[in-house]
Amino acid sequence: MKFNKICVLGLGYIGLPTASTFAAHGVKVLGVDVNPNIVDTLRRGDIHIHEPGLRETYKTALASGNLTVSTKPEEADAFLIAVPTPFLDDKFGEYEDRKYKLADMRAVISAAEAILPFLRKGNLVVLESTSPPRTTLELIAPILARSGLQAGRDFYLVYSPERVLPGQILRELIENARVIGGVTPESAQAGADLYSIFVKGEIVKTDATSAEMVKLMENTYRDVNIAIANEFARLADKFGVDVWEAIRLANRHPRVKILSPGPGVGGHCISVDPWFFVEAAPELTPLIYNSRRVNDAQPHFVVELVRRTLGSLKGKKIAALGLSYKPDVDDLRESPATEVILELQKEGAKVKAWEPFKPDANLPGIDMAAGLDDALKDSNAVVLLVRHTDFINLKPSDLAAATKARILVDTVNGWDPDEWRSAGFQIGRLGVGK
Ligand code: SAJ
Repeated sequence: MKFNKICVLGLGYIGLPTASTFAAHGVKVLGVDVNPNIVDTLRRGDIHIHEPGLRETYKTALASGNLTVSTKPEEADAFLIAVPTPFLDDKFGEYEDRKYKLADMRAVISAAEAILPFLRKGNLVVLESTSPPRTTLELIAPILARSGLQAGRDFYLVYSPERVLPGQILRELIENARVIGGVTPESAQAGADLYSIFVKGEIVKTDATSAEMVKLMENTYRDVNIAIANEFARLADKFGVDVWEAIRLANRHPRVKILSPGPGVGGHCISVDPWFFVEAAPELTPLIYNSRRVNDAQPHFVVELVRRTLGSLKGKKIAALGLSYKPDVDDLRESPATEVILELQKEGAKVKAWEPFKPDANLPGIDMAAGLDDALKDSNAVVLLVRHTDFINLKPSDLAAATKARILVDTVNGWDPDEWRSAGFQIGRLGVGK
């Protein structure tokens, strides 16, 4: 199938890089977002998210004349849905004693409905948003059938998950293997034709429900593995062991690859997607459910570590370094660092937070510093919550000059304890009971 024009719905972390990359490969792209502020920003040639290389790729795409942005779709050869699928905050499911989160599919439903007036025979529709199993067949196909056209007969319908790592999106978009799940083999082939415009990794065709499950399995696998790393950290703390050293040694086994503990699992993917399995089959998912619970409880263990290191939390002034959900990104969604800060404050500490990737972050209940020095200057202790490169490059002399605080808590194994101790700092480390 040939594609002269593609319409990408949703211009966030996935839609914007994808639209820009298609346009940079010579295809006419209409990028659509329902948020007029985002459309205005993009039309000015600016971007609303931080992702290495995205600004340049976007500007090139815009300058080529191939990419335009709008709040409304138009007719196109292919429609690509890349809108968020968070969970509902006000509704939960229940199974036995387990309370689980439910997917909020409203943005996906609206995007599918927005396509309806423009859908023509022979078009391709792709859902990229992470979704519960059977969404393509049971939610998207029936909505699109309201056009009078039937998926698989009159138009092609595909589920193709994005699998790119924030921080490396532009490279991974091109180089990663791409799974294309069609509602028919012809649909999968049309999807493969579309992505072969820029994908250099392997393109693998399957059915739509398998592709949905593959995506959820990947992120669930990672969540469960991080949960076990977090439990190992708790155990190491109890048994007087340094978990970082123990993991390094265990990982010398040829078939063991333990991930890293930390303050918890954040972001919009790994902390969300496993719930889609739990919601779809709570009776089959005790391990997935409990891994989510372990990771969600991790900020609490960090607060306990801070309390133990400082003696008490009441009235203590704490500089919190990092708010994003992982190193070197500006994304604060579901960030465990935020959870830690809010709980520290509930326990009586006064926290000043510094996030170099989002200095103007406006989070309810969080007092943002104007800069690193501002966060440090009156503090009694410094808590490292995100392994940003700039933070782990800090030297004891940098901190010694900026603050009188000599107590550190390292939750991400970012600092060499010997170096800091020999410079006169006391340091509490996550997962270290020595
Ligand atoms: N984390 C740990 N320990 C680790 C690794 C990660 O605590 O050893 C934490 C991070 O700090 C972060 C969270 O887990 O809070 C998730 O970070 P991540 O780097 O593991 O993943 P994401 O959410 O940025 O991106 C994931 C990726 N999925 C997998 O690696 C299986 C990415 O490929 C997906 O495209 C993305 O989810 C997505 O969009 O679904």
